[in-house]
Amino acid sequence: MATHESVETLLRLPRLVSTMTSARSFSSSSAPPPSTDGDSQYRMRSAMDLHPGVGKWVSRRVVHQKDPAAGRIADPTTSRFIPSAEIDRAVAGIQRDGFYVFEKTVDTTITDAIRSFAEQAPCTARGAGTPPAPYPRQAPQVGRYDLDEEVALRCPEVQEFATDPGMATIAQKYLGQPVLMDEVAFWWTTTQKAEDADVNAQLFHQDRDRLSFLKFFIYLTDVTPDTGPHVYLRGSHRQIPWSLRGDGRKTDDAVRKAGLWDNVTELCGPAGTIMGVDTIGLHKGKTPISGDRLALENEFSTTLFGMDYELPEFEPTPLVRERYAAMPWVLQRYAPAVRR
Ligand SMILES: O=C(O)CCC(=O)C(=O)O
Repeated sequence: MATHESVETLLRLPRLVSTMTSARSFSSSSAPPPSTDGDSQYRMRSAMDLHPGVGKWVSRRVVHQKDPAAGRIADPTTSRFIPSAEIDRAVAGIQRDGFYVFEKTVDTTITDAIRSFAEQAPCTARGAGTPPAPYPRQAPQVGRYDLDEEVALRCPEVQEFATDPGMATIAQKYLGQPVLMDEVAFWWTTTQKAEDADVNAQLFHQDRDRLSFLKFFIYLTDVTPDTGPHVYLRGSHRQIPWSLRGDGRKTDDAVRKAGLWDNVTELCGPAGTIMGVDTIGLHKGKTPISGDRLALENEFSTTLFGMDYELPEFEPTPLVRERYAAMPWVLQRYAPAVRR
């Protein structure tokens, strides 16, 4: 057993070297390649077993942007989500704990608009194999319902969230490199099918879709310990014991056995609560036990190397067009929609 583990650890080293070569070549292309091949994605994820800091280390060494627009961000004081007074505190909080919950919640006119949109938009019942349909809020059948990015972007307030310059500023300060917005996720979690915790991301795991990234979450429903808070193992963005380090899901018991349960933090708050979270650390959603939760998330990363990325088609609002003009590199995935 120990021998198998030592061989695996040895194999991760050439995978790390190969990841550095592929990520360097990907990021030095004049335009990002349309995707990363499957073997490179596998090697990257495997190399990231070595340490939670390895992806950021690789990114700083090999990802160098030549585009003069890289690093340019629109004025963060125009954000309706992130109070500029909290930007430096957020960066320090994420550095220390792996997450930061903003003191100021977002205006209810914004959260009400996003929630009303999500109550009628088509979403996919995870694991059910059924076509997209509006969320059956009175009688959900599965544990998680996902809205596609293209669907989510039909809502003007979601577009505003996805292109937020306050979040881009925090991500860039935290990661120490130019960032781009690489993903929007939007989903309901419910009290149903607790046995599907694995597929619904309700067991501890690390995100490894990119090398170096930061996520922001906003709750659109009130979240208590009973309604599915995001849960984070404080400090695990910096250090994870070997017993918890491999790719894949980890049980609560494994975290207890590692003696780390006191560091497990449930992030609760009313609708409008915003959080910056470095999800290279161990985290999960808690399965709701008394009501559903709606969450919206976006991610900033230093390169599109890694998981396949989308170029969503949608009708950009005037605000998004303005922001694209101010930070085209950050919003590069939205170029086709803006230029259409
Ligand atoms: O639902 C949550 O709070 C966590 C979700 C998550 O970790 C994921 O989708 O990968």
